[in-house]
Amino acid sequence: MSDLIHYRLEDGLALIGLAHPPVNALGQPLRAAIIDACERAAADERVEAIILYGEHGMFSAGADITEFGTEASFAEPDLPSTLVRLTQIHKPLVAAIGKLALGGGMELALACGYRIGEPSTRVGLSEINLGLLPGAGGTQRLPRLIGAESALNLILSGQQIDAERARMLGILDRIATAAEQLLDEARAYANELIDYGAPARPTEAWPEPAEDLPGDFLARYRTEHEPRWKSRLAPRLVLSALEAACLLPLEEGLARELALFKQAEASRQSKALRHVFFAEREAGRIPGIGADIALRKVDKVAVIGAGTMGGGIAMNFANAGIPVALLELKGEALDNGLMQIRKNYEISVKRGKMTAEQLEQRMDLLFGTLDYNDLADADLVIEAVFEQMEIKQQVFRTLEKVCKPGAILATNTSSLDVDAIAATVSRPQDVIGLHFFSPANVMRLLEVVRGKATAPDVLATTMKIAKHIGKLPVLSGVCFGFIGNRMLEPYSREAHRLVLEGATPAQVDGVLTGLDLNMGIFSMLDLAGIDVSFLIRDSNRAAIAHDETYCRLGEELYALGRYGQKTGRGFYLYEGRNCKEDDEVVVLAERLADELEVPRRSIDDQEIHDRCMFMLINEGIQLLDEGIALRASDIDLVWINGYGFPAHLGGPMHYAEQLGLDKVLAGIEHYRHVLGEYGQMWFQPAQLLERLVAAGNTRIEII
Ligand code: 3H9
Repeated sequence: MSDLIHYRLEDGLALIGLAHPPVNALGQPLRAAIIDACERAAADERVEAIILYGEHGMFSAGADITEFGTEASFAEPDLPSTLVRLTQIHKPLVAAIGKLALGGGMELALACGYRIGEPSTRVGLSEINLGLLPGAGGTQRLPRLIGAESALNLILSGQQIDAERARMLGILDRIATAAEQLLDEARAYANELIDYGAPARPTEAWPEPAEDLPGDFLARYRTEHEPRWKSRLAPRLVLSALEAACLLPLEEGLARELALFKQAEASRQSKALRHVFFAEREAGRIPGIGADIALRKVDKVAVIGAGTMGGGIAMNFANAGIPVALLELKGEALDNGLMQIRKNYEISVKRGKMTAEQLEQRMDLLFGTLDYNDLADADLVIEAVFEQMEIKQQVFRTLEKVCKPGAILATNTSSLDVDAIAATVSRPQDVIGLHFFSPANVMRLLEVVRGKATAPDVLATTMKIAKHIGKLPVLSGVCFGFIGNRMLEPYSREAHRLVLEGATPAQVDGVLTGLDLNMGIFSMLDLAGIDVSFLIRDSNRAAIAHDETYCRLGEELYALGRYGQKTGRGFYLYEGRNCKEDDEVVVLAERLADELEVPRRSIDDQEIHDRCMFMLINEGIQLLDEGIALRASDIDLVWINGYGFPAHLGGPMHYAEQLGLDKVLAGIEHYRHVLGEYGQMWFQPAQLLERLVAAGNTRIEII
């Protein structure tokens, strides 16, 4: 018997424990071991029922994602046929689901006739997050267990549901009293089944999964939800699979599901999303910082500045049960900040996401103060004051005086030099940048900025605490704008320039949203505030002074007080939430083009795509070469989670690999030549890109 399975016989029961840590991924060796063990139990006359469980607590996180796109994915015994064979066993099979059953792990449980969980069990068909659909019976067996509509919602959401909800839906038959009791209660359940002479599988709860639904349910569902899916393939394939579940006998439905799954697996979108899955795991690994490094304790946090950003940052810690001191200079600003936090929580209560009691618990963890001396016992202090070097340096000088030795001193700057801030204190090793994205209580991305003096344990501690508060921390070195905002500059510059040359903001945005970005650049600038981008650019004047066309349109709008959504006018006109094009912006662009002697012409969508994307990509590659980003996949995470780049394109670096690095380079060189002086100035290929193409590399990595 394989090492991957623990098999034992106990009083008529075969206990089969999956022992393939950390998550019992159902790769070929484990699949083979499961089917061997189950069929051995089926053939053993002494066995009356079989229990499948996770030896180390967790049941299974599904198919082995590393196998996808390789031959191992369907190496025999493949998962779909393994599960069909399990359903053919003529003895009751009980899945004892500890902790998690996800994707193929849940499908494994669905192939068992009976399922018992424990209070912390969570189940879900999470394949959609990988651009896949359940491919081992999930789209066929689940609708027959809980009905087509509930199954569809669960599969399309990709979310995990808790044990109680799973029982209500009919996915779990029972919930053990505690995780430690799971196996004992599974045994008792199996013995009851034997005593009652229960069949190997109960009859289907929903023999006609779409029974109670209108005939056009799936068509209407598609019409209603399709706009949200944009160009994503997987949700559409899920619908086709559900249609099969409603119309075809099980065996034919399974065959259809498998064909659809293989189509999804082979798609670029799934490849991109699998890349993102592993990128997220990789981002936490920092060369030279081992798991054994001693971390600093972070039991108390302080946030300086109770504005939108500071308040949002404080909420993250309160949500994780960590007390936070929130400091402001004036009582009114502090009261407003605390009131805004309460309002945010009240919205969550209204939406049923937390109870009124939890709201009070979180507010109790927030302690407002006007006195810096109250920060003396904080283990981590994060300043979120106005984005100006002198102001931030002043705050750090004060922190130097009041904070205890060993406290981590973090700045939430989005573009300023963390080393220059660190230089104001005598303990620069304790200083780090924590660039939260707005709204800070919602956005998952956190750029963790390592200064040249930042101590390894400070870095390791902040990465850990970031994960603890539910963030996705990505490491950046110090440079203007770090990874995200530095890449935003050339991308935004190019968009501005295209409008000078004859495109409209709506045309540029249309190309970008056509690529499935959440927002076009001009809508984004209007939302974030044209004043904000002006101020950020202003702090970097020297680097862009040689181009007098540089974002001139944005500068003029700033001068006109058109700050974007907040003033009702920016690149667009706003009436409430509605936005429309503004002819005045076109007139302004024409006037500026005239003044700056930029020839105007009609610009096609491909040119907009190539110029915006290639400049974004080029800057990312440059950042990698400079060592600001550790790896290309970190850059992808920043742009997916901070700037609405579609995950199913894998992020800008993965997208560049898909486009072909040689094509990106050729495109940059093309515009270098056709755009005259401007092209010569800005379309300079990153040297790393040139080296990669010369070496025939198709992946972005340091060479
Ligand atoms: C599927 O099932 C398709 C079928 O329908 C049909 C097939 C025909 N495979 O995330 P963590 C690794 S699609 C391989 O850091 P956590 C992970 O890379 C699959 N490896 O821990 C990491 O490795 P490393 C549907 C996997 O506690 C280590 O395990 N299933 C898999 O934060 C620890 O993971 C899913 O989409 C896997 N399936 O979160 C579930 N899962 O240490 C995907 C994990 O080398 N998994 N690893 O970096 C998850 O959502 C999370 O990993 C989980 C644990 C919640 C389970």
